[in-house]
Amino acid sequence: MYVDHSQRGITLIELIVFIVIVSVGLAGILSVLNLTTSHSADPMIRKQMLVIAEGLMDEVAAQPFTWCDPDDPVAATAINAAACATPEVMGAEVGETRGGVVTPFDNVNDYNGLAGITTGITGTAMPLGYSSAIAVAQDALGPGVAAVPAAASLRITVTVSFGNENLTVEGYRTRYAPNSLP
Ligand SMILES: [Ca+2]
Ligand SMILES: [Ca+2]
Repeated sequence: MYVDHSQRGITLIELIVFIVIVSVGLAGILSVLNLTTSHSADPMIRKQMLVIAEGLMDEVAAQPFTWCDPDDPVAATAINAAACATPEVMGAEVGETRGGVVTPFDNVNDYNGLAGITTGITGTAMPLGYSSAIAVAQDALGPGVAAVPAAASLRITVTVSFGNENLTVEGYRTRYAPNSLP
C-alpha cells in the first residue's frame, strides 16, 4: 500500500499542544480585559454626573448678566456698572440664595463659590451620593483683538463628584443683554 507522508495530517499530541497554547493565550487576553473593565468608571455614574452637570450649567447660563443687581431700580436702564446703586458683583449679593423666594440668585456671577449642591433649583433632591460645585470667573473669550473682554465674559465651571470620581463641565456666558431682567 502506498502512503503519502506529505499529507499525513496532525497527531493527537500536536492537537493537544495547539489547544494548550491557544488556551493560555486566551486566558491572558481575558484577564487583561477583566482588569480594564473593573478599573474603568461605571458608565452609568459618568452619565448621571454629566446629566447633573449639564442641568446646572443650563440653570446658571440662563440667568441674566446685567450691570446692576436686578433689584436695583435703574437695572433696566443703566449703561454701565457705575450707574448702578447696587452693581452686580462677583458672588451673591446680600441676602441672595439659590432659588430663594424673596431674593433669589438673579445673575450668573451669584453662583460663584456655591458648593455642596445636592438639589435642583426648586429644592428637588438629586440622586443620592452626587454633589456639585460651581465656580464663575471673568475670562476674555476669543482670539486677539476680536476677543470679548473679561468684564463682559464669564467662564462657568461645574464640577460634579461621586465618591472619588469627578466630572467638570465648562461654559461661557457673555454680556449680550446688560439690561435684561429676570
Ligand atoms: Ca445678584
Ligand atoms: Ca452677584
